[in-house]
Amino acid sequence: MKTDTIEDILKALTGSENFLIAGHFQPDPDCLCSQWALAEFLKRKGKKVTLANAGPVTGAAFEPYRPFFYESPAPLLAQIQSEKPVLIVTDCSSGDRIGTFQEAAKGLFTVVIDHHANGDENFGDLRYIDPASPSTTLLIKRILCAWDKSLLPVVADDLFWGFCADSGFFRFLQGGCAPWLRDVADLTEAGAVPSRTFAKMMYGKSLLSRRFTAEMIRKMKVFENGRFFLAAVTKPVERRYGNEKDTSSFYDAAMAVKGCEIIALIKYEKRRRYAVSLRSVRIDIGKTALAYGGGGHKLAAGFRFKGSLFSLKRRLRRDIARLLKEETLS
Ligand SMILES: [Mn+2]
Repeated sequence: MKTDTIEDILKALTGSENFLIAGHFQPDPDCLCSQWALAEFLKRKGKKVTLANAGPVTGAAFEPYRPFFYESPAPLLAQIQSEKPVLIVTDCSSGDRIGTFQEAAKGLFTVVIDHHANGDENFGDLRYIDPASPSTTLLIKRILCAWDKSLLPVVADDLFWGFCADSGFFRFLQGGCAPWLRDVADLTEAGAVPSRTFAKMMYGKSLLSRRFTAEMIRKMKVFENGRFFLAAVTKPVERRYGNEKDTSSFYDAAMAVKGCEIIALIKYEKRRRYAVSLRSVRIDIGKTALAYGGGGHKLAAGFRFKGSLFSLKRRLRRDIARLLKEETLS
């Protein structure tokens, strides 16, 4: 995989005065924290920064950040045309992942910073990609520290938050992660407080969001001798819970069940349109998501599906059964 160096990225950052920072649509904390921390840092260096994310920016913890993100390109078009900012794309590495901003940002010099493996190699003038990194925020941390070692506590705090979110508060980390944990140590030295971050991420949730987890656990179907769990957020469930669908709590609760290997969560989007999230304890489901035109990581990936819920479930059951069988034989 082709990747440019931190020095290349730094040259672009120090040599430009105006930036548009975009992340992927349906952003997660790693994406938003990458965008936010980078913006804070660049602003303190006297740069002009505009934040863009096609959204939706959800979650109570992100409420204070939301007003600072443009969720539609329309109000930015004139500015982009006249100022030609450098586009920085975080936590994704193909143009379609920035949604409605892709068209608006065409032609801008583009810097991509990401830790996903399955991006579009032709997207971006500079690409800093490292799939070994537990989060995009740790890549941002390395870039920023190469520029200026003294990170502000607020910047360190956000970079740490992104890491905690993508690493499931350390529990998804594999052996060999020591170099990244040294970066994490730097962040705590600069002011990040793990207990505070954990409280921000895990507490203060609504009762409705707990009931969502309970309902999904109760309704999920179990296949392949208890190795594959399949749950669906149907249209009525979507209506009832809306933004209170805490899917990560559902994955945690399901994954804790003895024997569970793979979880698929189907989410209703509109008529005959579904988003599917896959989670795995150890088997590579990134390839499965890729085969459906999606992407992600080895243990967490997703894709979109057009068609009936019935045929989606049937195909998924067939494909996951095959994957589990291959795993058993190998
Ligand atoms: Mn990420």
